[in-house]
Amino acid sequence: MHASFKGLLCLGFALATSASFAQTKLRAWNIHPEGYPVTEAMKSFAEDVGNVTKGKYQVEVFSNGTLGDQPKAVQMLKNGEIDIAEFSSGPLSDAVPGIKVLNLPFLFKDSAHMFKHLDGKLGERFAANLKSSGFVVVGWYDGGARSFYCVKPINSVADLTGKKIRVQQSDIYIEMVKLLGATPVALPFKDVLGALQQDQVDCAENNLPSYESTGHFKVAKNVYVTSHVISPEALVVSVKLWGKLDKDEKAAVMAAGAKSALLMRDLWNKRVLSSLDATTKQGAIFVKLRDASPMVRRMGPLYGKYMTDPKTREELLTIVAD
Ligand code: GTR
Repeated sequence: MHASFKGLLCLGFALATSASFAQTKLRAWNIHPEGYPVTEAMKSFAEDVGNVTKGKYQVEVFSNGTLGDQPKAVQMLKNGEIDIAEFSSGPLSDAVPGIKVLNLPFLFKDSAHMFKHLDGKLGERFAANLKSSGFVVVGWYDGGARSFYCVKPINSVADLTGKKIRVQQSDIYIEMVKLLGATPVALPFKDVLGALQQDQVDCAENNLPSYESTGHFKVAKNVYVTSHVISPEALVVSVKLWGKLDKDEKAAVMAAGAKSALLMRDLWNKRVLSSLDATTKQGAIFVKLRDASPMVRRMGPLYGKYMTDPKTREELLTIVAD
């Protein structure tokens, strides 16, 4: 082959390649710090998406809520201002009322029970609800068991009465705390430590890895292990981005999401144990809720609301029955 003809062919190939693989940078929102299970799983997702699309899509993970707090990020993802995010079911359900039941206290027995449903038919139903509101679920992550922790000792449900308790910006959490006879104070995640230090709140509630990573354990040493909500979290992609992907890309992104979810759940289980160990060694005191029934009884109005709503009744009965 003539040398200049060969050169042209090569140039043509290079141009075609660069045209079809123009790089698109995607922004992924994350509230957690480096090393946290969510962060590590999102990074693995980002790497896989880059690899399977041969660099066409490059995902950058913005951690520590640098792109905004969670309620703001939920709206940004819905509007397609960010492309990917990992949200807790609490703040997410304020934008998607169809998934509110996922936050009901004492609904799931543990994470295994939760994933049995989320990895099955019910998960598909919640994902369909989320999609119609602008969020495409590519992986269900673990938000673990949430418990209350306070600056002063808490030895019974009655000790929570009258306390100012920080909650996520989420209807069910606000209602739950009111039903305990306490005052809910909705604050962004990053402001909770300061609020505990400055006595703006007496207590907060979260899972063990967040209790540790935020340093809340240094101020609110008294954990009342209520495990009142087993909370799902979701890795989601904006509907705007989803609409730009072709069939193969969608399948690849879904597969990367599912893989990252398995990694996350594994890292999570390890982190729960190491957080328990680290916080105990640094002075946190854990008092176990022996009998959940007094707390469950107080939640009656919440259960009543969702059981009488025909849209959520069936989902609730499915979860409770199995
Ligand atoms: C964490 C969760 C975050 C955020 C936080 C909070 O467990 O992973 O997404 O919701 O709780 O309480 O604000």
